[in-house]
Amino acid sequence: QTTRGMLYPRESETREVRSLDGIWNFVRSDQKNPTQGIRDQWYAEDLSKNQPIIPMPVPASYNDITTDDLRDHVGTVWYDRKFFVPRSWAKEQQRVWLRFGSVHYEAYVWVNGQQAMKHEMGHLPFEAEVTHLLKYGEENRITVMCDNALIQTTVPQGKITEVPNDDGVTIVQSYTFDFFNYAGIHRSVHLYTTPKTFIEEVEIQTKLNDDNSVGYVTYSINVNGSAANEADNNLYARIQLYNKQGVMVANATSDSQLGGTLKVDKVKPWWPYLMDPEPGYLYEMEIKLHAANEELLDVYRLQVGIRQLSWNNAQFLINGKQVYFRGFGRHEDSDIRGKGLDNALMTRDFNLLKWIGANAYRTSHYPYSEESMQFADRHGIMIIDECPSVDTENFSQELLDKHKSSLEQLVHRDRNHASVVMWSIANEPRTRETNAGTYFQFVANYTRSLDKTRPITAAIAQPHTEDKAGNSLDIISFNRYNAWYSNPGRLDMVTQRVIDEASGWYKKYNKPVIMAEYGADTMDGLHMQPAYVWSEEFQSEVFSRHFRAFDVLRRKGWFIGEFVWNFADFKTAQSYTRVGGNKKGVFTRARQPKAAAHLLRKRYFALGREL
Ligand code: GCB
Repeated sequence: QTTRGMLYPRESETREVRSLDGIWNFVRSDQKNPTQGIRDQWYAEDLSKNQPIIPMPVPASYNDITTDDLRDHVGTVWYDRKFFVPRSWAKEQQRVWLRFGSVHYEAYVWVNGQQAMKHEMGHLPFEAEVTHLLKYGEENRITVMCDNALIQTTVPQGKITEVPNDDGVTIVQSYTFDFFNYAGIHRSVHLYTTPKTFIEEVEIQTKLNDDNSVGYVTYSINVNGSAANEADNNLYARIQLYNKQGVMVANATSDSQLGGTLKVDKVKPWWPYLMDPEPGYLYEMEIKLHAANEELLDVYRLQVGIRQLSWNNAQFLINGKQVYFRGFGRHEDSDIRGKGLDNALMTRDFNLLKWIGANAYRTSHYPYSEESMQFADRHGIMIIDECPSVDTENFSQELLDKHKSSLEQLVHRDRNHASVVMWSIANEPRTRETNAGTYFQFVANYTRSLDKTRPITAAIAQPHTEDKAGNSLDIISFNRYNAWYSNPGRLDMVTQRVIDEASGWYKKYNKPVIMAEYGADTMDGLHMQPAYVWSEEFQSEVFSRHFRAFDVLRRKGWFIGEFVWNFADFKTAQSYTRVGGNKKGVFTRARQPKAAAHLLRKRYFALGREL
């Protein structure tokens, strides 16, 4: 089963978009009785009819909103709300869609008591047509059941166990990955309209000529709907490309398959931050779908960055120029709202990325919001786009199918973003396990079959000597915590070890190498001289020792990037190694700099100017 449709909801001459964000009603089911809501058909009437309601913001994780033990709830929770659909939407020639930016982990959705859709996997959008389920000019109800349980065949994996406690027994969710399993309706909920015959998919690929003076945008459009199904109806599309000043720079009429190529003379290519005075240059592509009789059926607009990627066994290039990545591993995480989309936070984060001179980040360890991908396009920030597979182990066919599905959904969602320059198919998979080799060969080849224009990586922490996945990758990323998990406190055991390990990976696979994670937990405000673990001095020293290694490695020609772990402090499951969460942030969870941020800023700007 493959994903269809799901273009980001945008208003146009032919489309309306309404937000269903706001305060919803919320109840949780009894942990020991997670299917009770389904059995008792809680979706058939208002949740408030039978039980006390908790007001719950959407979008947000539900975990940190209340003051009771909701944080650690395992299993299903329910949301509902009412909304009106305008009478004017009851048109013969129109469809209405309901779209979720993401719900973690599994979601069932009903509209007016009728099942509308079901989706498994957090961090990815899903939608369904609800035209026939709605009452026009009247009040409607939407109900969502969300299940946060992670087991051995979910992506990511987890374990559920029954454990005795002071009240008898309780259900415990455990997982090995190092971030809190926040859950709920994490991103915006939209209702939107399309015409009956509508633009369902747009796929673009861009290229440049040798001296970057001419750009090419190849597009293919999929249309769905009654007119599209009539064989003798020759639909066509008019495509116009506008620059930032609103001047049309290219236009074309599609071929009968609704595809074609736009040629853009004197093109302004998309460049990463600091590689051009105007990084992240975007054109607007306007697509007008027409019937054979010239009637205008649908209009959709897309932001397009024109750039070309290439790579070989030592380098990664954009528009023919070598790129050195200076970035971060990150999380979508903040106080109170957890993983909920927050425009203020997102905007602050991009301002900090530019302040510190970064040109890239990895969406560790799951797909980030579509809104943030659009921001990255516009700011010239390169994205290593990671699917939600973390600490992958116990390889099974069922897991493989879901893992492939996560990549299929991710590539489908993000393939048109100029900022996306690489796919990451896993974080710290157990690549020395038997079967890891074939498993990752399947995953990598499948990803390549979906997109040949971007290289594939995975962030690996197992020793290169035992790794079985690197053969299937285009670029090797490795994570290592010298002076932290390895030889804690030993600042004298960083530089040479980083050089040796990076060189080991290169020698084994003969592919470009990135250090995708390094760092040290740091309590902001803790100062100790000489440097001691957890102090701000220690984090700065750990960074400096890595910089020495990176400078040696960069001269070798195949070392192409450094990513600090982490951009900001973030919440994790409770453990004695975590003080209020993981504190390896260069910024605090409130997005203020620690001392090491200033050091990193000097380096990132120096690197950015040099190149
Ligand atoms: C890792 C993981 C990351 C953790 C980090 C740490 O290797 O990839 O998710 O947060 O180490 O700080 O332990």
